[in-house]
Amino acid sequence: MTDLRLHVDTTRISPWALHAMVALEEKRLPYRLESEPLPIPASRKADLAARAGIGKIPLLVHGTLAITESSAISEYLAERFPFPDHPRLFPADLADRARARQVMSFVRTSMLALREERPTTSVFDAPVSAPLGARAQADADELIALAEHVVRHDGSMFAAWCVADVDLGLALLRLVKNGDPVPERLVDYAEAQWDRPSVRKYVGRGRG
Ligand SMILES: N[C@@H](CCC(=O)N[C@@H](CS)C(=O)NCC(=O)O)C(=O)O
Repeated sequence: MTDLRLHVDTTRISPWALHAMVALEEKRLPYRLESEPLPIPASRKADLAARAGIGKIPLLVHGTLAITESSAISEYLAERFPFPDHPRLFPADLADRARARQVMSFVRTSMLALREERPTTSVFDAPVSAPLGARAQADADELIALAEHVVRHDGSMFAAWCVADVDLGLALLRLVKNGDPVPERLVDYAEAQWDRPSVRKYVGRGRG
């Protein structure tokens, strides 16, 4: 048994908890899952912050290390449990790895209006019907332009799957699941990410 522990949300609507859990699953590491309600109650938040510096999920505990921030978690797992003993989370090629990080950074720091109008609850559970406002539409256009640029015509971003695929797939699903127009090949790409067993494991739990 490993001493890895991942704190996620009980509701399974966090794209960042999804990213961290997929990273553990794809590395095929045994770990224990702890569930926190959202919003995290103040006293619990203070407790988590005392351990990890930030009182949010996902939170990974490994021995004496306790860290939050989904991309820090996947980068840590990639370096701590490297290929070839464990499957890769990031591309082997340096330029591809830079591209993967570009995508990961984009989905975390951009698309703010789109994320507000197409929250993950609308992807996971309850689609919304209101049309996108101007700012959210501009975000959607930027997201689609990026995806058109990085998703190749064989339907993948790189020669092998990487953890940034989950982030880009979920970002596109904010549009797909709500009936907003997305080019067909990007719909196929996003749905393929959604069907990945590591993703189903996060999505399936907490939804019967
Ligand atoms: N940048 C962080 C975002 C983490 C985050 O915002 N977590 C939210 C859930 S999606 C959270 O823990 N909220 C609890 C709260 O603030 O009470 C990451 O990539 O992990």
